Amino acid sequence: MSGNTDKHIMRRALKLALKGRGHVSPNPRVGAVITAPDGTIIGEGCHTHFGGLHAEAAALKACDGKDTRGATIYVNLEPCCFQGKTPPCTTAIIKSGIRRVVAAVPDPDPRVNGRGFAALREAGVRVEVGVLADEARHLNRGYFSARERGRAWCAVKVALSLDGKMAALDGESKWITGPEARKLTHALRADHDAVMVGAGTVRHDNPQLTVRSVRGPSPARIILAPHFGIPPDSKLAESAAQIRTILVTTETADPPGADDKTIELLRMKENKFGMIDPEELLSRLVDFGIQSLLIEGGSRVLSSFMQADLIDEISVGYAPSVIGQGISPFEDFNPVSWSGRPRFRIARIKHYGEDVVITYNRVT
Ligand code: AOF
Ligand code: ZN
Repeated sequence: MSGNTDKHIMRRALKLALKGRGHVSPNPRVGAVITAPDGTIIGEGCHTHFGGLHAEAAALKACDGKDTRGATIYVNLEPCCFQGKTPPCTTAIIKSGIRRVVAAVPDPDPRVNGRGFAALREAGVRVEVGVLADEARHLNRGYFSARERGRAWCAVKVALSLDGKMAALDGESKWITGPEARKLTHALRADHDAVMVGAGTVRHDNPQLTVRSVRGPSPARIILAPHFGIPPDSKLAESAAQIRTILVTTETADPPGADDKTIELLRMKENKFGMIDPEELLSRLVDFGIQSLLIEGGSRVLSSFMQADLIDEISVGYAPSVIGQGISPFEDFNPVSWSGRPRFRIARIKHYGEDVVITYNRVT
């Protein structure tokens, strides 16, 4: 089968995998498509919820009695080869008579990590790896980050005026970008395990940090406000019983919200500047089942994550207005040197109404 067709079908597997968004974490988003020797699709499926059937098993089930001998399975992650909450997918694939496995990327889970491919090859199944690998890694960026780096993937979203300001000096920022770009914010939230803001944003904006203008699950909300906490009359506190809300504070602080039973506490050591260490926070979040984080502000939080060089991806919405004297997103950031200033590469540019949203990836 041609490379183009392989890509085309893998794209379908990736699309199916995305259905697990918000429901499968900390497990990966996985989709699978099975084609007959003549290329027609005879079954497809995805991992729909944590602990549920793996995508490969779901796709085999969807074949529903159709002949799978000689078939090909397309899957965006290496099939597993261990008995977990469900039986090994490699065994099911081999038993079904599938002759070819097209996978996007190896699975960094130490229980798999190449062993899935090896088991398939040993049984005489043809295995091809690497189709749409970049897209597949991006789809599961949280999963890979947690497994490979032991920390959550860190994305940032900011709305800026054309002169690069995220708020006026008095903190006013509603609204810089228009409704279409704000819709993207909601889509971004739904694509991450958690969104985070700092104390200033809670105070000025009283945000809800939920997903409203698109369909999708609301992520957990993290408040990095070690001393300011979550005021009981804030929208965050009022909805904490319905939406997972985590207050990051120090080992000794007693901020508002710390005794609220509906708010989870993540207590961390203060570093030598009396601050919470951003890198340690990203590692601790993995223990809380949070593998991807979207930071929405404000400038102190953004600057501290930039200073620690932890930002993997930034989505900037540029609005055609001028704020002049105001707050820049990274105004407390000091580059170590001019030549060492952090550099990003454009991943996507999109127009939303009057605004332009540019997504940048960290150049490593
Ligand atoms: C999934 N869904 O479609 C595939 C996975 O918690 P368990 O027992 O379901 O096992 C999770 C591991 O299974 C995961 O880390 C990955 O290595 C492998 N593949 N997981 O949740 C799937 N194909
Ligand atoms: Zn599996």
